[in-house]
Amino acid sequence: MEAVRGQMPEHRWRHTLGVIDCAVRLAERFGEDAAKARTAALLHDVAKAWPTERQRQAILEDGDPAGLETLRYDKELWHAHAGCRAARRDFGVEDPDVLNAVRYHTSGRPGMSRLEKIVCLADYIEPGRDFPGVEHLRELAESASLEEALLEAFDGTLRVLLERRRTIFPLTVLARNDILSQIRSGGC
Ligand code: DGI
Ligand code: FE
Ligand code: FE
Repeated sequence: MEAVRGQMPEHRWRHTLGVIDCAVRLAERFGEDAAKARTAALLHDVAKAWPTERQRQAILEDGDPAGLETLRYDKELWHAHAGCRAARRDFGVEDPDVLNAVRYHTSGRPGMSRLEKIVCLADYIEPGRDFPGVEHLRELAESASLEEALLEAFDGTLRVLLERRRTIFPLTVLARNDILSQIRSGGC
C-alpha cells in the first residue's frame, strides 16, 4: 500500500482508496474475486502522477502493442499501460486478468473480462467523483447489470470528449460498441 501511496499526491491516493472500496463492493455484487479487484484497483493509477516521459519510457520498454498505440494519442491514456508494467515489474503481479484490468481501465477494450469491467466502473463511481450524472451511474451500479452501467459510463466519456473536441482513442469506441452489443444480444 505505502509503495503505491508514495507515487502519487494525496488526492490521487484518496481516489485510489475509493476505487478499491467500490471495486470490492462490485466484485461481491457480481461474483468476482474480491482480492483481484482490490489489487487491480490499488494499482490502476500507480503511474498517473509519473512525469510524461517516464510513462512513455515504461510503455516503450513494455512493448505491448496496445500501449504503443496510445503513444500516438493523448497522454491521459498512457498511465494505464505504464501502470500495468509497474504492476508486473515493481509489484510482482502475475495474474493476467489483474494486469489487463490495470491496462484497460481508461479506454476499455472489446471483450473485457468481468474484472476489467468492475475496475473501469469503480473508477467512475468512487465517492470522490463529482461530475454530472455520477449519481445516476451509482444507482445503475447498484441496480442494473454491469454492462448497462458501463455503457452509461462510456457514453458519458465519449460525450465529454466530443464536447471538448478531443481526439477519441479508437479502442474507447470499440469498447463502447462491444458493451452495447453484449446488452443487445441479451446475455446481460
Ligand atoms: O485516471 P483517472 O482520472 O482516475 O481516470 P481514467 O483513467 O479513466 O482517465 C480519465 C481521462 O482519460 C479523462 O481525462 C478522459 C481520458 N480519456 C479516456 N478515454 C479517452 C480519453 N482521452 C482521450 N483523448 N481519448 C480517449 O479515447
Ligand atoms: Fe486512470
Ligand atoms: Fe482512476
